[in-house]
Amino acid sequence: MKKLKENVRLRIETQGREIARILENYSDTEIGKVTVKHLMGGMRGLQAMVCNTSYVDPQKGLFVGGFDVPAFSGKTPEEILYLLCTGVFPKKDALTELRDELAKRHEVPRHVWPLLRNLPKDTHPMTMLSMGILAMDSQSVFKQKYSEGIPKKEHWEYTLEDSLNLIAKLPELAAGIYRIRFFDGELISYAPSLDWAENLVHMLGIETADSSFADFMRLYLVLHCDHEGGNVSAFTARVVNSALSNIYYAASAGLNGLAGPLHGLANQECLRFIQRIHDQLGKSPGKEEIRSYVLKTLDSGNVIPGYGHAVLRATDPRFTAFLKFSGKYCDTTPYLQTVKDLYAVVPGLLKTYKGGKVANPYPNVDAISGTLLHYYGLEHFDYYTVLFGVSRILGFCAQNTIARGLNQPIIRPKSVTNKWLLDFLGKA
Ligand code: CMX
Repeated sequence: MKKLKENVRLRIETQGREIARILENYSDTEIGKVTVKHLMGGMRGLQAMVCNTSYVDPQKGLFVGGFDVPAFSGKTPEEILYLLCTGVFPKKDALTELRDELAKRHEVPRHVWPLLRNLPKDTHPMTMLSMGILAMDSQSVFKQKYSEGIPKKEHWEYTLEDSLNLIAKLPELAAGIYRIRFFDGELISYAPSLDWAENLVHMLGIETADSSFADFMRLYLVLHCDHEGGNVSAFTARVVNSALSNIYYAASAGLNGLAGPLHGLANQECLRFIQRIHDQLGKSPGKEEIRSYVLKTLDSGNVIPGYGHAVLRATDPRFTAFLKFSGKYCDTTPYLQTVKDLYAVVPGLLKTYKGGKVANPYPNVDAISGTLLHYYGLEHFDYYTVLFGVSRILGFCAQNTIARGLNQPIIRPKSVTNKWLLDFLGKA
């Protein structure tokens, strides 16, 4: 991984110089204000951290290394990992080197399997993924080197080492979880001739007639890779890693946030929502019937899964990329048709719902991803967020390797009490 490491080093040095210049000249410059609403409202909209792996523009969506979704969605996950870590796409030899490194490190340590097999049969696959990763912390090179007293400036090298070890093992781990949780537990062997995404598809062992499944998996793993720094999972991973907890601890913690229905679990919730529509209205409901169903859902106080976002204010380009893929490769199934009908109906309803309170009435990536997984024969909804997690770990690893390279300090905002606030506001 010489080339990857050299380019990560370059990026850290460049960013380090930028940060030094910014701090030297603007340390005390105000870039916004903190309101009481920020304190009480989950800090949404508060610009309070820096993340250079990716950026979410409210209108244009996700940018990775300056490339928007249409520009990077045709790449492979390995190329995206390289881009996240270095800010540039790999040349051919660097890509080959990275692929070889991942292949060399693919094997999940043996002690992980009995741990996962001994869990209760109804354990959620996200719990299994999080536990499987946590159990690999015993192999952390960073942890070992830290206990030997390596200097701070070397922290990133061993975070990168751990990151590659972890990422390389994800196809085997995630596929193994699928086989243990939903089949007879028999694992399928890794195939050295296949790439990272193809191996995941291969080891899942799903009988699918459609050869575009591996192309879809590549797209899926690319589109979910990162979504800047403040979302629940990335932020959690970052906070945990800022205490110099190794990447296994950080990734496992981030995944526990991703497992929430307002975050990564929304993709399974979306398909469940569509299934409930079909159960109640039949397999090809009309738009008017869908409209009434959505209104009923809102009136009962529930959210419409797959719609809305804390940062985006337009249709998520990742949703659009999946829609485009489905138009090219997938027959229109009843589920896919309902995804399109919901897209035609829901934004209009959410725009006026609660007097226009919903900040973003448009679909996010989760509004379609589960439906496509189902199309390719992945019928176990509970598994969907595992694939989201496999991809998002690319972002966790890149963000935290860079953070260690920049020697970013422990994250520790100050909280206040109601009494402090009331005193400050002069209302005590
Ligand atoms: N359906 C119904 N109501 C919605 C809504 C939706 N899809 N999206 C937002 N609202 C409501 C909120 O619940 C909130 O109502 P209250 O003030 O009564 O609590 C109000 O609109 C304002 O919320 P907001 O500022 O627009 O959105 P937030 O930043 O608070 O929340 C999100 C963002 C994603 C949690 C929210 O839109 C939501 O719950 N969406 C459905 C779940 C979903 O798709 N999550 C996946 C997001 C992508 C990801 O992180 O993976």
